[in-house]
Amino acid sequence: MTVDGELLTKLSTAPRIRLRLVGSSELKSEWDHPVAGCMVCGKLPAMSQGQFPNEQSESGEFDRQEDAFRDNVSADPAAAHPAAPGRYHLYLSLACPWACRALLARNLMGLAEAIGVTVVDPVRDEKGWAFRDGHGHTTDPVNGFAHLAEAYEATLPGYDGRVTVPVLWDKEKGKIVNNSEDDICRMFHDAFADYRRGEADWFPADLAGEQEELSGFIYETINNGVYRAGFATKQAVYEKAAAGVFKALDEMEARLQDRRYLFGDRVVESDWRLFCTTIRFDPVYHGHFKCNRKRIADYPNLWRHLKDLYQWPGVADTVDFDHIKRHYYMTHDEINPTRIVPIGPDMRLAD
Ligand SMILES: N[C@@H](CCC(=O)N[C@@H](CS)C(=O)NCC(=O)O)C(=O)O
Repeated sequence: MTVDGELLTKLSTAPRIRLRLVGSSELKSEWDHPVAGCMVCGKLPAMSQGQFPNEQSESGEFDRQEDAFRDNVSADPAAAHPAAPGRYHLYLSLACPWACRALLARNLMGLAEAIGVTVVDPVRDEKGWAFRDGHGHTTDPVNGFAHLAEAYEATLPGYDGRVTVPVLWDKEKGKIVNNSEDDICRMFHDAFADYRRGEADWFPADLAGEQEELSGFIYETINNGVYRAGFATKQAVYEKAAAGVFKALDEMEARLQDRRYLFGDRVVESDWRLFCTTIRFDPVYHGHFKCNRKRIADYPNLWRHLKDLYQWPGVADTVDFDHIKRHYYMTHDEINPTRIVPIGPDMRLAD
């Protein structure tokens, strides 16, 4: 090997760790640091633009887009989308907490025969969610779509928002009825009441107001709170969101101190809403979204609540840690550019 003498001299005299500091007047958190540029080449390090740039505020917050389709399936046979077994189909990802709440509603309300399901590949590519054969996911038997984007395009040509799961598809109309899991769970409960089997009452009338308030709180601080922490692009924004997640988890832990479920002995939608986030917490939100002050396993009551719900018949089938981990770690490349999926944690939920 030959050594370039001139280069060697340059390297030995070059300032190694001298940094130019810019933007220091904007510090808001004790951990906020000014952007450091290289003294030698003058380049600033690449800054994260946010995982979903259209949903990122200038101040670094993740501002989730609104669900695009909010039509209703109705029990009224004369409605535009009347409830009927076999007519509607759910497209979803087993990785997604929102979609899995809709799947749990379908399964636990005994609607599996009335409403079909197709699971997408957990790893999105540049065309978004795709239908492919693989472990726990398949091609689309209903429309033969290669990508979920085709369902959006068929419903609203030129749709340019983010294509999300879950999607409730009307086979007769050939379009999406609704892509909001809140609406879908409610429709399964109300519009499909005649087809429901089993005891599950997700929305007991006597709890209505109190439950709506609790579910709203869980949505804001926990379900979406982990995303606001994980997708934050500014230190102070992240800290605020992550602290909010733990404050809310502390509250749920205290609430569960003297009761089995959030409202006592009955399992309602709020419990499943919480479950969809707690089941993903230790495998992905703790590491990938940096919500790491504690794990759910460190909260005795939340851990017990999670394990209790996991044992309910049909629930474990909706939980696929492989899909969950590969989706988050491999498709959020602004957060995890190497796409390496961690080996842990060891989730023992069955005992
Ligand atoms: N409907 C949900 C959001 C659904 C959602 O964001 N789903 C995610 C998966 S967890 C998705 O499909 N993301 C598409 C993507 O990452 O491009 C809500 O607004 O509350």
